[in-house]
Amino acid sequence: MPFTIDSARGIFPNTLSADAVPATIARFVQLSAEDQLALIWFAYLEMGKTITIAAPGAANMQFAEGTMNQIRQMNFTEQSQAMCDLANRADTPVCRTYATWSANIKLGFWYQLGQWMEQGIVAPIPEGYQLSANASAVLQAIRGLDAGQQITVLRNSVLDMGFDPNKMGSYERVSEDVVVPKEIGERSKVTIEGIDNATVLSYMNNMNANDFDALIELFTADGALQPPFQRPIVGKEAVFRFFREECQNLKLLPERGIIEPADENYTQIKVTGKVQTPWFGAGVGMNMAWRFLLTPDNKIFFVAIDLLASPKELLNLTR
Ligand code: ECH
Ligand code: GLY
Ligand code: GLY
Repeated sequence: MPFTIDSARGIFPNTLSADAVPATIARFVQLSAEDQLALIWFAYLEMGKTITIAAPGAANMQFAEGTMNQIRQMNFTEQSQAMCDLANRADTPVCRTYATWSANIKLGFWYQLGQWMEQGIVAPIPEGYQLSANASAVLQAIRGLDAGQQITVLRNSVLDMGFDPNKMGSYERVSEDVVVPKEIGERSKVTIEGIDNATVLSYMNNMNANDFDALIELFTADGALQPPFQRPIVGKEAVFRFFREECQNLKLLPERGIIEPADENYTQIKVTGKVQTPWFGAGVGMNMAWRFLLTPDNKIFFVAIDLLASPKELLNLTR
């Protein structure tokens, strides 16, 4: 039987992904907007003691500057309201603008508001703010996650804010400019224990070089990529756009893998290793798996990227 995207999603089914992340987000979104903002503030301060976030590049910030300055001009009451509106996914001009931004612009926007809150330029979380019992329990759950899972919860909660893009009709997406791919001489080459497949090695090396033109050519026309905790992104055009909008300056550090024949002369390959985001650099190594399904001519029909439940999963290369 030929593979479909849906059946491809089931390869290497005993890969244990970090279900605690969506479970925590599901509890988080039930909280009041005030609790959500205060909880993130407390989590952010606590995490800041052990991991350092990199300041966003000017490339990320320029698109949010207008809205940030608008918020800067408001009085504390209006600022608190604007931030609650974002958490409530309200229909306001700021929430609609926010919805058009790429992930990194949203993160950069909150990074700046956080700085301004510390400096007293933007309304702080009220002194002595008491989290509700539910919010305290969610914060406690976050404390129990590993750093890679914590920053994923933080990122996903920020991405969920603002007006629902699906309710906006047509609009122009705003994302930072695409960086120039690394010079050939500057590129690193990964080695993966157990894997010599050229497509998989090129995938890692092209991603690390920000060479998205070469990267997308590894996929079939109807190929798909499934990011952690998301539905598959299907088709070359959509995957290419995702690379350009969300995959710049990642560092993929694959360690080992297993390669097996699949039906219809396809090949399935699972690789495990670490991934670093430019926001935290070497400070946070996320434990990841890549599950590839390659066609008989070695094109990527499907690849799923999973955030793993624990470091132990890095050694789980069974089917
Ligand atoms: C303050 C209080 C008020 C409310 C808010 C606040 C600010 C919060 C801030 C949060 C910042 C959070 C950040 C999180 C960044 C997380 C980044 C992650 C990146 C993961 C990337 C991965 C990539 C995997 C992939 C691979 C592939 O092969 C294919 C592509 C892809 C405090 C003011 C809100 C400032 C900066 C988790 C795993 C490997 C799938 C992309
Ligand atoms: N500083 C991380 C980024 O701009 O993506
Ligand atoms: N999309 C990768 C990052 O947020 O750094």
